[in-house]
Amino acid sequence: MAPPRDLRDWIALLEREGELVRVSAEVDPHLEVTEIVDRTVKAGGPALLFENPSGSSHPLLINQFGTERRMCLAFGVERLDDVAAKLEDVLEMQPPQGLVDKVRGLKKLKSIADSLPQTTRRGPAQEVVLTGDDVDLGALPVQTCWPGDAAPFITLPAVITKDPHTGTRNVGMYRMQVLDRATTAMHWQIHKDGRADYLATDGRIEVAVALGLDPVTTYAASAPLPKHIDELMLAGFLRGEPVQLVKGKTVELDVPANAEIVLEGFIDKDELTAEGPFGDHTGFYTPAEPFPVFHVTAVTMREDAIYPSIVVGKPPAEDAWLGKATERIFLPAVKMTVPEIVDYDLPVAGVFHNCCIVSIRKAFPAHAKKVMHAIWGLGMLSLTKAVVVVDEHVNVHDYEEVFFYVGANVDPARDLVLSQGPLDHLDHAPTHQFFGGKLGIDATAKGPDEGTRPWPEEIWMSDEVRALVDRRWEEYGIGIDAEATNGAMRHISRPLRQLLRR
Ligand SMILES: Cc1cc2nc3c(=O)[nH]c(=O)nc-3n(C[C@H](O)[C@H](O)[C@H](O)COP(=O)(O)O)c2cc1C
Ligand SMILES: [Mn+2]
Repeated sequence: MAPPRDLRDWIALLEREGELVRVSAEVDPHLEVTEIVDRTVKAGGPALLFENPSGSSHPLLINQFGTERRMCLAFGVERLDDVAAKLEDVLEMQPPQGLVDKVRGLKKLKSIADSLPQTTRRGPAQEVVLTGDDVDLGALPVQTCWPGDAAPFITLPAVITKDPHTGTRNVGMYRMQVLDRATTAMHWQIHKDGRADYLATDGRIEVAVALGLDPVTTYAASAPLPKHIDELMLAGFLRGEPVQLVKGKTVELDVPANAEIVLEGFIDKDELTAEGPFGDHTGFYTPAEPFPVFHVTAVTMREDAIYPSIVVGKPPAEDAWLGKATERIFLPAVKMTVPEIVDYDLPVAGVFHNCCIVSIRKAFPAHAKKVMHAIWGLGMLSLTKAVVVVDEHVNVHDYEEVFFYVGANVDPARDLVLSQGPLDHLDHAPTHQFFGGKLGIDATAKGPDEGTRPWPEEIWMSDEVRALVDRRWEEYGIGIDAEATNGAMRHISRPLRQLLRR
């Protein structure tokens, strides 16, 4: 199935799938939308199209990414791991052997070539062009998300810049505090590519902000790609169709032709403003800090543009699934660098950077410690505060199973690593902003080669007896569904685990 062409196509798909509710009641983007959405997200509810946000003639779309099912619908897959498989296929390309291999190789190369964005002459994103005094951000239903927020914030933008030296495009998602009719702050955090582009300019950097894209391109703006890789290429690759671009009206930047709304403008290097406070995905308000000021020179949009938004806050919030998509999609890239990694999990409650659970094929003493340091040296994963390493048979997505091995296999005097390194811009816990402590927990089984006593054998029932009991289960008449019983810990079903917890 072709992925959604644009936001409208996506809304139509969500509606067909029973995944979207239109709210016709007038609702205030000032706090009220947040409370509605927060309840809806935490209940696993639908995407919401607020048709009558107070004070604006533009509908507001929110919670488009709020469940695993919708995230999969966006990518046109059954499971998010299927997206990763597509990337893995290309990453693991070997020199072709024989004709069949060569043809297959060419197809893969073509899928990469087809990922490059294309420029067209016209796009619906420019049906309406407002410049000069006609620019008014107040016309958009921009949300004030939380009571302590400094102002309304644009929360789901794709911010486009070019590296002033190399000309490479970068697209990132950075919140934008509305300052007045034609200016916002730009929340380029210290570790981000957008900020690096800005720091590389001598004077002024042009910026374009796309709002309301097809879901894969919106996702791509949040993806932690290495700086020299254009996020729009990832979007094209994942969609299987290139992103279409048109020339900006007042900037030398190309903008997505299918956007609902585009803000064009510039940022002067030396102009900073107090940005924040803002209730962020950490679950806390981030305090006011100086950030650059974005001057809007043009607003272009569709005739009846839909404004997209997202609320972050205490997890789980809608961004949890953007994060999970990144976790799954980037697994092949992580394994390319650290091949002994079997799987990893960033718990939603760990707000992406606080915790990473990783399973490894352990091959030598202190291997778990090697992997901790690898994580602390790998792209945005380097900001991870705590890394928990388990053996390959442990299901990293089953937190109770992980906890079992952390409890059972760890001697804190031997298996904890306290290190230091860069921390997330928004982490309020470290004494200094941007850097502090790292905790590694080696929960793998140890052996005498790591200086321990002989490690005991783990309890597992024999395969024969398990098969026997599987066969005879109904005969015992215990009345529990056979599926829900399977002895070994990693096969414990969710209902049974809930039972154990009581
Ligand atoms: C909803 C949402 C809001 C975000 N807000 C910000 C933000 O305000 N500032 C920031 O630096 N990163 C923010 N991020 C994370 C960046 O989008 C992410 O790190 C991305 O990879 C940055 O792109 P870059 O590496 O090309 O700079 C946000 C992510 C999401 C999903
Ligand atoms: Mn980037």
